[in-house]
Amino acid sequence: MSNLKEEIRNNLNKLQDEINFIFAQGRDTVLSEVTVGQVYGGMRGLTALACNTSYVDPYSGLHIGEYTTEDFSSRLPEEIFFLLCTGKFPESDFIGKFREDLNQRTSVPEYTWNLLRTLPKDTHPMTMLSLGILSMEKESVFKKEYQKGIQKSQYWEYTLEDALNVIAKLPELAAGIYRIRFGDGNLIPHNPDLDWAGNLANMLGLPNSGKDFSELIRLYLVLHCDHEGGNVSAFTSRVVNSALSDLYYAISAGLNGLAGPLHGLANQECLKFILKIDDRYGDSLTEEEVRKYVFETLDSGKVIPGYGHAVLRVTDPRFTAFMKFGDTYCAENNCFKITKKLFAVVPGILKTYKGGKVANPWPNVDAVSGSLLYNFGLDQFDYYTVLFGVSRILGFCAQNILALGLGQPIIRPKSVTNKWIIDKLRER
Ligand code: CMX
Repeated sequence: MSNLKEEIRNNLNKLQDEINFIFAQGRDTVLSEVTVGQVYGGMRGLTALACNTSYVDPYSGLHIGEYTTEDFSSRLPEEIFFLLCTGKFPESDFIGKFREDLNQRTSVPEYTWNLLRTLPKDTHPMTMLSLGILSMEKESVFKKEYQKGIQKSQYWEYTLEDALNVIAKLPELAAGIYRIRFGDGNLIPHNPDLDWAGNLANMLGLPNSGKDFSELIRLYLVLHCDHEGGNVSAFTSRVVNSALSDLYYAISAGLNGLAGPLHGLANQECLKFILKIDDRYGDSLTEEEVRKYVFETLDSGKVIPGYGHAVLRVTDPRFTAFMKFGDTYCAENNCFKITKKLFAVVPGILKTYKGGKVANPWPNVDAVSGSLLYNFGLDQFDYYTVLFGVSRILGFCAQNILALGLGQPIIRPKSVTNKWIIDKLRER
């Protein structure tokens, strides 16, 4: 048995002490004021949530605990889950013990496979992932214990049980979705000796799936794990769980948000964009042709996928970590070369396009991830967001475990009508 639960308890005690201190210092302190523009502008820049798993600094990107992306990008996703939940890296014996625990929980129920196999052949893999997890909702330990009448202080412990049950099944479920949707439907068995990422890479059954591909999947699952609390998917998952809908409902809901083209689907949009450039110009693509294509896209009212961010104001460090991988493993790949050419051209264009309306002209993680997967023969780009989802579920789980452990209430901000705002403006 790993010490994960004990360390989460320690972290919750520490976080609770901090909250007690914060409340004692000034429960009524104003952190952020809301403008009319923010009310109509997706609440951008409004500080209204506490999330203690990770933090996105506009200028240095994702931090988990005290660690920057560079500090944690070489770790295993299992260690990242520990870090998200506890704020620190585990001891060296954690991985072995955690793997033993997950190995007891891997099996995806037959009824889930039956459901996934009966869906229409053109169902999006994200729909399959979301439905696959939702279909297992009846297994929720939290729900069963809640119905028996548990204490509020125990909610997080049973939610942790649900989290471990889902996380253990994810490689098998996600790989199975790939095999059903894009392969011959035969599933490759889970290998108890492989780690979480290695198992997923192996069970996809790609001809090219050697050590380097496993390394890419590891990096992918680490870099997408969490991005603080206000992004569409994490926030959705937290809102749903705050109603004490169990983790299966909350994860499925979060994934539905991740499936949107302005969020998790952007990586597949990016690769489509790159392939179109490749199709039109081929190997001899010049910088001038890239510029032309980018302007054509913008002038037709479309966004440049993989560029811009609601919070970041620099090149996403996750993009940088992937570029490093690409330089090492796929420097000669055409998609990767186009990715590099876009990076050389797009920020300069977005900085000044339409008076510089784009707040962040720099690339985010999605600008490169698809090119790397494509290089290894994972050419079904409808599947890419599933990999994003598998990773981001680590964040959903950690955020919900900590929020329940801290006794956070149901989330219910106030909305108002146009008339209410007009009356308010008249009062000035
Ligand atoms: N290409 C062209 N225009 C862009 C742009 C881009 N990459 N990024 C932003 N803009 C435009 C917006 O559409 C908006 O235009 P309007 O005022 O005409 O509506 C204007 O610039 C201001 O937007 P912003 O404040 O810079 O960006 P937002 O915080 O509203 O949106 C994001 C952020 C990511 C949705 C946006 O940059 C975008 O659509 N990027 C392309 C899609 C993408 O890469 N998404 C993945 C993001 C990572 C993630 O969250 O998973």
